[in-house]
Amino acid sequence: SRYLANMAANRPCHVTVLGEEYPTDHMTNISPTIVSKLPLKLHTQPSHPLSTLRALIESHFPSYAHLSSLSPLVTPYQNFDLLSFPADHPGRSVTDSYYVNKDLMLRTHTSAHEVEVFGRGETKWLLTADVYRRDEIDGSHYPVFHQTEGARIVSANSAGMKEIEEDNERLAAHLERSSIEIEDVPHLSPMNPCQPAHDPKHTELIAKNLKLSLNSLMLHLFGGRVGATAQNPLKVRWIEATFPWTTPSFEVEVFFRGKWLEILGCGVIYQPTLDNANVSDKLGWAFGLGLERIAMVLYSIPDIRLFWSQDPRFLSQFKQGEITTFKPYSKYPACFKDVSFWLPEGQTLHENDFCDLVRDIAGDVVEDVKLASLIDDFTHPKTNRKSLCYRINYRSMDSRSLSNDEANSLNTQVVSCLRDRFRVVIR
Ligand code: FA5
Ligand code: MG
Repeated sequence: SRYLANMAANRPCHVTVLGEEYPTDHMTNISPTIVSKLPLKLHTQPSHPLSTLRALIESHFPSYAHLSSLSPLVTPYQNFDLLSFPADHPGRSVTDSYYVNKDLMLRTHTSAHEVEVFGRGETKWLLTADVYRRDEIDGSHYPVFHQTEGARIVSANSAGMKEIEEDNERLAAHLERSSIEIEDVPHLSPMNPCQPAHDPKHTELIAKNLKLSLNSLMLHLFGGRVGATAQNPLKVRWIEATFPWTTPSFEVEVFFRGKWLEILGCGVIYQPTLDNANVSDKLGWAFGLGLERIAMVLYSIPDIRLFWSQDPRFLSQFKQGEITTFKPYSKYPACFKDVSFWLPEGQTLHENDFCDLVRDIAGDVVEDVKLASLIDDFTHPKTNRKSLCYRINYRSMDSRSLSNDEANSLNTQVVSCLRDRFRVVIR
C-alpha cells in the first residue's frame, strides 16, 4: 500500500540521505537542496566564521564536554516527545519540519539530543550542530542554520547545591568588575513557575547560575567588541519565555549596533526530561543559541546565504580563531520575476512548499521570495478559484553577475515544475 500511495503521489519509493537509502511515505518532504547540505558541517570547517564562533563559545566553558558530530537524523520522538512537546504542536507539521519519512526527520533544534547526552552520563556539555526548519526565503532566513546547546546538571542534594552556590559567587564577582548592564526578570513568577518536583530554593540557585553563566558568555562574545566601558556598558536583557521542556524559561537579547538581538532560549530543565535520561536524581539548566545571528553581527556579514558560499573572496577573508569585519565584494544586480497562477479549486499551496521548489531549482541564486499579495491575490468571484502571485528576486552572490536570460531560464523551470507538482494554471 505504501508502494501504491507513492505511485499515486508521484513520489520515488526511496530517498538517499548521507549515503543511506530510506523508504519514503506520505510525510516525506526532504528536498534535494536540503540533502546536499547535510554533509557540509560548516561549524567544523577550519577558518569558517561559524567554526571560529563555536570555538569561542567552547573556550568559555573549558570544563565542559564539547560535542559536534551527532547525526542530524533523529526520530520525531527524540525531537519532540522526549521533550514533552504536545501532540498537536505546530512544529511537528510537514509545513514546518523536514521529514525523511514518518519515523525519521531532520532535527529542528539541538535540544533533540538532550536526553541522549544526559543519558550517556554527561553533566556539563556543549553540542554544536546544523538544524533544519522549513521557512520563508530572505536575507536572514535559511532552511539550515546552526545552534549550540549547553547544559549543566548537578546532584539534587546539599553537595550539588553547594557546588552551584560557590560557582555563583565566583561568577558574580567576575561580573561585578565588568562593564555590563543587565535588565533582569525574577527567577520565578506566576507565568514562569517552579516545577512541582523542585524546591523553589534550589530552582532559584539553578536559575541564578544559568543567568550568571550566560551573562558572562555574552560579555565574552560581545564585550570587547562593543568597547564596553563604565559609561557605555554592554546591555543584556532577560525576558520570560516558555519551552515545553524547561520551567522557568527565558530568552536573552543583547543590544548591539542599535538593535536588540535575540540570541538564545534557555531554562531550568523540566524533570520528566531528566527522568527520560535516567538521571532523576539530578537537576539543572540548558540553553540553545543561534550561531548565524551572532556571527552576522560580529563579522558584519549582511546575508545569511554567504555562510554557504564557496567563493574564495568570502572564505579567504577569515582565519580560525579571529573575528574580523567582512569586506563586501560587489553586489550583483537583482533580477525580479513575477509568477502568477490559479490554484485548482479547493487546493491550497503553503508558502514553504513554494519556497522549497524555488530553492531546488535556483539554489542560492534566489535571494528573496515574497507573496505579492497586494499586487494580485484574490479569489475569482464566479469560479471560486484562488489566484496567487509570488515575486522572486534572483541575484548571484558569487563570482559573476546573473544575466536576464539565465534568470528567465530559471524562472521558466520554476513555472513548469509548479505546473507539474501542484497542477496550477499559469496566468
Ligand atoms: C530553540 O530552538 C530551543 N531549542 C532553545 C532552548 C534550548 C530552550 C534549551 C530551552 C532550553 P528557538 O527556536 O527560539 O529555541 O531558537 C533558539 C535560537 O536559535 C534563537 O534565539 C535564534 O538565535 C536562533 N534561531 C531560531 N530560528 C532561527 C532562524 N530561522 N534563523 C537563524 N537563527 C535562528
Ligand atoms: Mg525564539
